[in-house]
Amino acid sequence: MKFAILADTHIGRTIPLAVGQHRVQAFSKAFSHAVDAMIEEGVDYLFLCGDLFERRTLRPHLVFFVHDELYRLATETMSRHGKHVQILVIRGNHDGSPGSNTLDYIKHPLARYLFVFDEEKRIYTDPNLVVLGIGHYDQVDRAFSEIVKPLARELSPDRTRILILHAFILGQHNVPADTPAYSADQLGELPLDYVFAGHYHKACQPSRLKSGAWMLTPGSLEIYDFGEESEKGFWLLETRAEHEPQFTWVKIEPMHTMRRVELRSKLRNPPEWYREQILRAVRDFSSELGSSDKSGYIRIVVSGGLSEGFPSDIDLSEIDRIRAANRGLLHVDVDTIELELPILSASFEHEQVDLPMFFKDFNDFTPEITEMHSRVRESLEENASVQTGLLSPSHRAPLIEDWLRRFRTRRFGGPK
Ligand SMILES: [Mn+2]
Repeated sequence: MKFAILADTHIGRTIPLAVGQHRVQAFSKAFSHAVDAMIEEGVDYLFLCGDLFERRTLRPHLVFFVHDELYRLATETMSRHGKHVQILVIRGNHDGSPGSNTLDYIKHPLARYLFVFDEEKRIYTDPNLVVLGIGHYDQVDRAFSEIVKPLARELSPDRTRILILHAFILGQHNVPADTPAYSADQLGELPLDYVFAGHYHKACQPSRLKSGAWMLTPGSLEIYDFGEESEKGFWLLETRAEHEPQFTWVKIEPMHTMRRVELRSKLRNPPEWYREQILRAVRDFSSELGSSDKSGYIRIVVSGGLSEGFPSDIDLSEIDRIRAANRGLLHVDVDTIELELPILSASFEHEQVDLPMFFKDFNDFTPEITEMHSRVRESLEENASVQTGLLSPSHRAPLIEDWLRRFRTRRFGGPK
């Protein structure tokens, strides 16, 4: 038997939004390349381990696209290899929640090659396999003790027993701190032959649990975010009587180069220094793209301190000219949110400033400025993003409205 194990195909992913259409195309192409490779191989089973789709609500043509590609896999596997391929799908966190997810749209009573696990149908059985399919749950401990463990113990030992999950697994994945995860030890206590896991986007080498079960993590099929270095693709597994299974990695070349560059400075520098560093990184990336056959995006994250001026004084207009000269450079994103302001301007401690005194030159506008100032501060204290320290557009908009209204109703000096 030949199995293909794929995960995190994220059809319809548009992030970064500035190149959304390129991203959608990249994920769709990767999926088609994987289908081509599976048709070539003649697989008996395809396991889709969650996050088939990027979102619960997607444009219909993307759902039709996936439906059509799975149908193509089924019909061409039959015409070329005389095999009925069986496709088994679980729900990832991106697909939606139990009862409301994108997978509902690919289910079809006539598509007998497709089996979508859900809360009512957790087990798939045929003469060869018995498969327990567990979609994504936030409460991993509960899912393990109430669902995975009792059901795994019921799986008939006269068939190949497989568990597919969409979750992090401690001891297998590099799990971020404070993130719910199953553990390889837990899973190693279950009577299984294979565990296939989605959710972790970096492909892992086949490994064994203490039960002897093989564990496979294919990772995402395309580059999910800036800075990912791991290869993209999926696992093929061939079972062999009396022998260990054979594993083959099928590489899928990402469509674009997606680079993340960090520019850090320990010393404080003027805006011009940052401008030069940023432009150098953009030019280097642009010429690297020029000598490859790929287009791409770059994200430059700037941190350190300014010795004078503001982040907005870093003149990046040259980037537009570099981009105009290289059509392969699809997007440049410069993030200066972590750049510290010069010590002078950052040292105003509001608490120590007498606000009416500070704004006194505005004369009778002073009370209104003082009032707006404290409203903005209150909103920041209550609503600011933990990551950026900024307000979301919905919190910011009413404050801006109020500022504008107040400004519009008065005149300041100047010609009468
Ligand atoms: Mn995912």
